[in-house]
Amino acid sequence: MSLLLDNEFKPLPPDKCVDTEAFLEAVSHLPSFFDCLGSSVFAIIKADITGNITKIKTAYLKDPQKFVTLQDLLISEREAQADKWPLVGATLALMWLKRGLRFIQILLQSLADGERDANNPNSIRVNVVKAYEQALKRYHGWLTQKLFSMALLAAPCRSNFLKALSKGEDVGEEDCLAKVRQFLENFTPTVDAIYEMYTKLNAELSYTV
Ligand code: EIS
Repeated sequence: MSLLLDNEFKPLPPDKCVDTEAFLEAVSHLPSFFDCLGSSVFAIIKADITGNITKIKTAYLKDPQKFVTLQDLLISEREAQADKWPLVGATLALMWLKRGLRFIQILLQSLADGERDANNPNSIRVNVVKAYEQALKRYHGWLTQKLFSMALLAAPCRSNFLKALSKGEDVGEEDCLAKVRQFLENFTPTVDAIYEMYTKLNAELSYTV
């Protein structure tokens, strides 16, 4: 499993604070997944996500003992750059990264739930559109929405997408979806916790790009 079981997210502790090092390790495997999707439009998305991860990692490595949790990082940036925060550093990078993670979560959940277009059962269009509308669309102006339309045209069919999730192996659809569900068990609470942290710290911005 390239996206999934090779790099499962850690269970969330009771205080819901996300461990920075474990989070960075888990998300570091995501960008390479885009290579198996083919089209060059995915290279733009890969570059964006890779940039976010590098920014968070660079901030973390300045003082790993101080920035044990993602919340430690945000609070430290808020203190250091009160005038510009949250439009700075790891706070901004994680704000965008979490939206990409939410997109992936909704897409995988929708596939795991068996949501399909009855007239086109081997298409993941309904699943991708649902994820886009809920996670990203409101932050995109018309040009970026056009980019999404291009990515949508280049999206693989359901069977190839599930195969890509299984590292190209020919595992059965049900086996793959069972692993998707297992992956979501820790992934979803982690993404939820990051969203809650942004709400709690009043760090969410709603500008469009
Ligand atoms: C942010 O980007 C930067 O990330 C951030 C900082 O520079 C900030 C400044 O305002 O901008 O402009 C980017 C935005 N990022 C803002 C847009 C990039 C291209 C988006 C194209 C549309 C994406 C649609 C996805 C369609 C996928 C179809 C999939 C079919 C299978 C398993 C698939 C997973 C796909 C995951 C997609 C995640 C997309 C994430 C886009 C995030 C976004 O909108 S900073 O940089 O602070 O680090 O310097």
